[in-house]
Amino acid sequence: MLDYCTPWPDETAARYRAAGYWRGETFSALLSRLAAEHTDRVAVVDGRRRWSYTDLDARASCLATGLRGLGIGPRDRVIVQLPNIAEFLETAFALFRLDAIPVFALPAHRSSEIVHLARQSEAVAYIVAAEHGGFDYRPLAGAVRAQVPGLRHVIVIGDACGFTSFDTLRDHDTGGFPVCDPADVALFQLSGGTTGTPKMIPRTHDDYLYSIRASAEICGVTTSTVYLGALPVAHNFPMSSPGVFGTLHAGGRVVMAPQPSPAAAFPLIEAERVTLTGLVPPLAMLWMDTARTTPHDLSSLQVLQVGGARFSDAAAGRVRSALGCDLQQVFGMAEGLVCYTRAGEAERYHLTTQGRPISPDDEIRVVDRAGNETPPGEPGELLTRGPYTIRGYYRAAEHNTVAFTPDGFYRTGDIVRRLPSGHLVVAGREKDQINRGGEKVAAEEIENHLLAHPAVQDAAVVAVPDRFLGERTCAVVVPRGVAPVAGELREFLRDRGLASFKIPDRVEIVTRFPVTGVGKISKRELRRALAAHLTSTP
Ligand code: OOB
Repeated sequence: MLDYCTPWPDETAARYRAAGYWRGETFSALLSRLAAEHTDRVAVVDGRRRWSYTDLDARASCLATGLRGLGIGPRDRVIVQLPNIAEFLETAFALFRLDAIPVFALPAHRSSEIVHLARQSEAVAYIVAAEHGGFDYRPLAGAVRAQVPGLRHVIVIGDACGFTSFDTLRDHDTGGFPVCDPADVALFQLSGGTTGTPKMIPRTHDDYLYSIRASAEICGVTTSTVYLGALPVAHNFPMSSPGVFGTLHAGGRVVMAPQPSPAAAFPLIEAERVTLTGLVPPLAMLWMDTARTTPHDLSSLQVLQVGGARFSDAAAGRVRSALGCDLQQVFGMAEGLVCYTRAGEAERYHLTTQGRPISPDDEIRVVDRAGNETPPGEPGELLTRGPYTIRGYYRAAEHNTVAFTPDGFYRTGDIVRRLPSGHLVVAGREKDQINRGGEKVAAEEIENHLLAHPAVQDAAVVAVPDRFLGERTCAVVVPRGVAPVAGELREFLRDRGLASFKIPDRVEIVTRFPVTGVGKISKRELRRALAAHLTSTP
């Protein structure tokens, strides 16, 4: 396995192979197989462009040849920061074909995140679209390259402005691609994070393809499925649960939406007769509200998946009447474990639980603070281990000793209750993270940036409840001398190149923090005090 990754123990790996979970197929071989099976069937739709399985396969090989011409080869890491466009899939499969490893960044990431990723992964190339959603990625790429000398190539889709043009890379397919090891790392996903810097999640061909194949089966994906990529497909949920890869795996059709807004998505649902899509709760609520008055025909939609953050039972109860489709709750994590409610289960499971794990070999433990299993049905921290849950983050030996138990369980930091049926109900969170409508913000990362401001003595970032997003971020600051104003702090964070979803929604100035018995900042007390303060101020 790639250096700085934690493999599964040999006996465990042998068991997963014997059980048929790990089948020894690679992403590159999968695409070849799909192209042979589905030939002219449409694989991906992006605006007026419609690529068949044969097209996608041929394009991946041509692009792989061009990338190889730049010197990109086996085990090289390449940062891919692309919106939902057809080239996303072309790029991913071209890299798989070269046995290079895509590092999937989100379109919202900015220089702080990308520089860190480029250094951490020792990436040799960075692939972006020239512009998306009103943001020009070329100055960002320039800034990243200036800070990371090892990044040899910046490849731009669209007007390249002096960088390497993606279009000129599509060479004649000269074949002769390397054979990849299916047990090795295929791609990196990013962790929502709880620490100062985002962690990289190595996913192997074997483990990721198992989660994709099983997800497609559970979600009933077939050649008739039309999946709308509404959330950024770089994220694990729309990528693999079952997402774009699960849809292709089953020979279905992927439709790329440039934005997840009703304005962008509803016309696509109507035009392409979309059957399945996945959203985070705030978007699901927005879709439900907008569907009431939309002129668009949404009747093709069979299932709306909602995940990434807790969907309230009340909102879950409105999906069928508002959108005329079934709700599937999805509780997952880029580290591995994914839970689904399933067709045919009693309605109460769909409306009040976050589903049950994909695999019979997903091991679940619900434990108290001391690490002892809680009584059945009682809340506790969810620990998990299984055939598609990583055993360690990349290059993070020290953090891994905290994030995983000695026997290899991942400590999710989520508080859950387990029902006798095996369904999990997410009841809260232990980790120091804000879940801003599905977008994860590691408190420590923002605190470290805030502490770099000369007028900040101490800082704590916590969640405050929000009707729409579920949670918003609040930065609580103890000033050094004259208190900085909120706008100035936000500007300061933006200038440091932080993704905008990480910029605190609120800033509160205090003279000191509540502390715990051992003198640490008590975030619990801080959240409580803030909630009281926020409800008493307009
Ligand atoms: C998904 O993945 P990540 O890596 O962005 O975030 C994982 C975390 C979980 O540990 C949990 O804290 C939260 O997001 N979460 C949920 C949830 N789904 C995820 N919390 C409550 N209810 C849910 N339904 O978010 C992700 C990955 C694959 C599939 C779906 C979501």
